[in-house]
Amino acid sequence: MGKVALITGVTGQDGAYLSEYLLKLGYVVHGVKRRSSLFNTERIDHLYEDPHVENRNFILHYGDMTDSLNLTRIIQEVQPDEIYNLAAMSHVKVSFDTPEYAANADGLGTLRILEAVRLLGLTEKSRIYQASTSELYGWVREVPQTERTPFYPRSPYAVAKLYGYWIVVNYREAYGMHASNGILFNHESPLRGETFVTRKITRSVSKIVLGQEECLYLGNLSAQRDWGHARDYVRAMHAMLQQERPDDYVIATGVSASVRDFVRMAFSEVGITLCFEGNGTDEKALLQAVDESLFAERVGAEYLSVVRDRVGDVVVAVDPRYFRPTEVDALVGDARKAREVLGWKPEYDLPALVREMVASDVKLMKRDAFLQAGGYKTLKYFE
Ligand code: NAP
Ligand code: F7E
Repeated sequence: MGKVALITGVTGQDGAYLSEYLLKLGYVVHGVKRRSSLFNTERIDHLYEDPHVENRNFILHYGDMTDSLNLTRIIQEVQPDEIYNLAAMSHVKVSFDTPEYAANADGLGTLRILEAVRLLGLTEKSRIYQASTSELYGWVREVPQTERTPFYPRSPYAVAKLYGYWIVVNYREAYGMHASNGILFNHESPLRGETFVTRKITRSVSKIVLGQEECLYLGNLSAQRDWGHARDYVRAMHAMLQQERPDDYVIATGVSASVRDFVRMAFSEVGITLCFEGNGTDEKALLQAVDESLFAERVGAEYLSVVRDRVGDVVVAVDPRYFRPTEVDALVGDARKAREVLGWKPEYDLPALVREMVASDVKLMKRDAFLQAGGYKTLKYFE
């Protein structure tokens, strides 16, 4: 019998990659998904198994991080060997609009999982992974950030996650639970939510080059992040729960780049060079030049006229509505401990990540345009 894992946040970016990874390792994977008025399982539809299939390996349960009774019942039913607590209101900017909800789902939600395991007498059986975050470092106290760097959270999201982090440490020390924090730095992928900055950029680049959008509006272009690939990071989550002793680990690439750098790289993936001008809210990027053979290869020669017409135009501008009341200016992690103890190292670097995201979004946006033009009958062409 394979091990049984329970993943909260199974419909999210990391939930999808982790499910795939654990299924390949022979796990039976149970996921908690919340009810929504529209389907919210797009990222895991390829893993879905009909409830009528016998001996399913991938099973979904309705649930919510704000509902203790529900979480306790699911854990009782599933009797998991490993719990990956990935569910969260994970958008930093939105957490300023919904601070109480963020505290409830991200902070108290973590407590609910720990307490359910304890009350059900599963402390020996169920190992717990908590999705902690580099946002804990906020206004950074040292560079690069390690497991020993003090925290200084700068958003309701990060403050809620701070509670999550410490309640995991406390339950580990108080009750001997195998509970570990992964302090993960930003990780992205083609499955990243559309309102996080990297995906917002790769989607817009794709739409601009296909003639579907004029300009990409962003907030703080100077913010710096240590961006890795989610596919690499879920391997680290699993590795933490295979250790004899629970512990906390930084997971990061060790390389930081600005939002402006990411924008430049994403456009250059399709052969476009930008020229940045101005400062602060007046900063803009103009489309300076097109490498037509690269563009034809990556996007398609039939769209060359779209970008030829845009040379000299503003394609990126700043919109202060995307600024945060308190910002995290720069993050870069030191994952030495994960490398030494878990044997973890990332396979993707930033250029490879950007390449995969842009290629995926160009394909998606072309497909959307094709469908809107009534091309559904020959959809297979895109699959
Ligand atoms: P994500 O794509 O936003 O996914 C979040 C998941 O949580 C979704 O499945 C979402 O459901 C679910 N969820 C939200 N509120 C819930 C609630 N009240 N009850 C039940 N489920 C709820 O996030 P991600 O990028 O995969 O990140 C996974 C976890 O790692 C999160 O806890 C995040 O805060 C943390 N983290 C992320 C990063 C990163 O760079 N990605 C870095 C460090 C830590 P719906 O699909 O229905 O919305
Ligand atoms: O912002 C700046 C923004 O929203 C990155 C979550 O997964 O990683 C994520 O949080 C930076 C910030 O991610 C826009 O101000 C500029 O400095 O992609 P983001 P995040 O806030 O770093 C951490 C590790 C988590 O734990 C979180 O769950 O980009 N930025 N212009 C922008 N950001 C957004 N979203 N949109 C803009 O237009």
